[in-house]
Amino acid sequence: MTKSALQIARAAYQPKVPAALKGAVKAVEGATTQSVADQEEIKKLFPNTYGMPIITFEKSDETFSSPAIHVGVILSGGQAPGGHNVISGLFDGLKAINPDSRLYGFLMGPGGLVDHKYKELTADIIDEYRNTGGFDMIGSGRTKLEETSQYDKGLEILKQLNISALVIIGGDDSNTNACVLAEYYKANNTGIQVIGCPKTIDGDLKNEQIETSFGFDTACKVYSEVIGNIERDCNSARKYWHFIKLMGRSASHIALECALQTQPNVCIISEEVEAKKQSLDDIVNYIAGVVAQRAENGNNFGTVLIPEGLIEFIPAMKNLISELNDFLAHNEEEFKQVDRTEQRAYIISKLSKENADLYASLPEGVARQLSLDRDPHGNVQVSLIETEKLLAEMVGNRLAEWKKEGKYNGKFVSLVHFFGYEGRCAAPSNYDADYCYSLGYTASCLIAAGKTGYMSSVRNTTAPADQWIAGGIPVTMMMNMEKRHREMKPVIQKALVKLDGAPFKAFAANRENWAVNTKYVYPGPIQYFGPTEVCDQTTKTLALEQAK
Ligand code: FBP
Repeated sequence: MTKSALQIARAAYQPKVPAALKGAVKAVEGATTQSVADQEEIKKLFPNTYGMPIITFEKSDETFSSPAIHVGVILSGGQAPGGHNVISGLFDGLKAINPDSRLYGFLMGPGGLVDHKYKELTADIIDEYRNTGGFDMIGSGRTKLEETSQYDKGLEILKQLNISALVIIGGDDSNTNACVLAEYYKANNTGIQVIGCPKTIDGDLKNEQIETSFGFDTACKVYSEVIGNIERDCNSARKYWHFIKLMGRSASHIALECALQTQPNVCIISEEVEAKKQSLDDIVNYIAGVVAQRAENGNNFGTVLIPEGLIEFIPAMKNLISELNDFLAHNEEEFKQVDRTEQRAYIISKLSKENADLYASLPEGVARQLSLDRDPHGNVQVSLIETEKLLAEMVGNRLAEWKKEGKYNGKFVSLVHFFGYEGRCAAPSNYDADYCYSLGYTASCLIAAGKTGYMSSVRNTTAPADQWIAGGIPVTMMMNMEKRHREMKPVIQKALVKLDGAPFKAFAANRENWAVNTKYVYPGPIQYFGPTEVCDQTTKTLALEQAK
């Protein structure tokens, strides 16, 4: 495989790790823990893994010898920069415990465990992938491990390979499932430990104990570089409004972080839209208002950031989508018979007055997406809705109305972008390379300490890596009961943007200034070689959240 010069140089990078992980460790147990809510129900569902203590690893003076361990690893869900470093940290940790330890990667996600598709990860393979982006070492997938038949199928291959521990690298759902699996394997005395690692560029797997999910840092830096470049183009040509949608299925952490890094003219935060019960019209008016205000100063250009999940946070759109899902699920055949040109009118005639009006106000393309693109469960695929186009078009229409009314006299030409996949497999920043390697190494320590039902945790990451704190958090501690597919289920709470949190407050305090005055910041590309203040900075979100 031909490698770029950067890839070759980067392969030699030695991730920085917490001081405690530089030799033998001892596991120090804290007090017993409780789940964040619904303690009685969670305790009942997880009798074997509930209430375990938080673990912290400290340096040990004792030399430590342990029998060889066989471990399996799975990458679950969307790609996130640093996944390969979790695996290399895990590999190095296992080899430090005993050089005869072996690591097996299950292929293409959790499905690999169930279908018995795996490969042994040898030193040669690991060395090929150190500090690289992507998940291609073993691939990833979205099969959910939810059924006991899957757990039993998995157990067969684990026993066959003499594997005694499984590491699942995934988001909130995958770590929830990892905990259910840990409970099941423990309840059935299988001797298999299960450890989770917090992954997702979306940044929504974080809480009191988990500071951030890996990949968020790199992905936001990649998007911010490109947004900065667009802002500079925009400020140079002074003739376009750029509408940029940013990935993040539900929460707006990515949009918020990119706004803090690049200071655009507008950034919409879905959680605020929901809290203020804003309508699509309110959002359109707000953006059009900024465009008009800038036009008065002769600035017919600007940058607007839009979070991917916005549509579902607009209460009225949520109602419309829900009525459409129900209606189309029950009338699919009849709908299919309607001529394509008549479909819009047909849907309008069938919806409640409120939803029909909203549907009628949507641009043709978006209305079509809402009625056609459905996932296997019959739901609208929200991520396919081109919110950036929707808003650009609706803002254009609003400005045209205002022009007729003599309220606006500028020029509005819009361009649209969607940044998502561009950042998910980027080479990890130093932060993600170090954080991920440490998470993987910590997972090996949790395994050696005989733990199960824990998530690998590395904290204090705004300090130099030497001072990072490695340990394990019982997954049940992060759980509460939530409704999923009409049933109450134990799940890890998804972290949305907190409107009383420091990152949002910092944004809200500055956004009016950024809207009218051009205050763009150009972060430039991620740097891997150079001064630490350039190469090792964390996200603004983390810095603001951790500022004491
Ligand atoms: P994970 O939560 O599994 O890490 O995935 C996040 C994400 O990248 C979202 O930001 C995005 O909405 C989604 O995956 C896209 O999914 P897919 O990879 O299936 O296209």
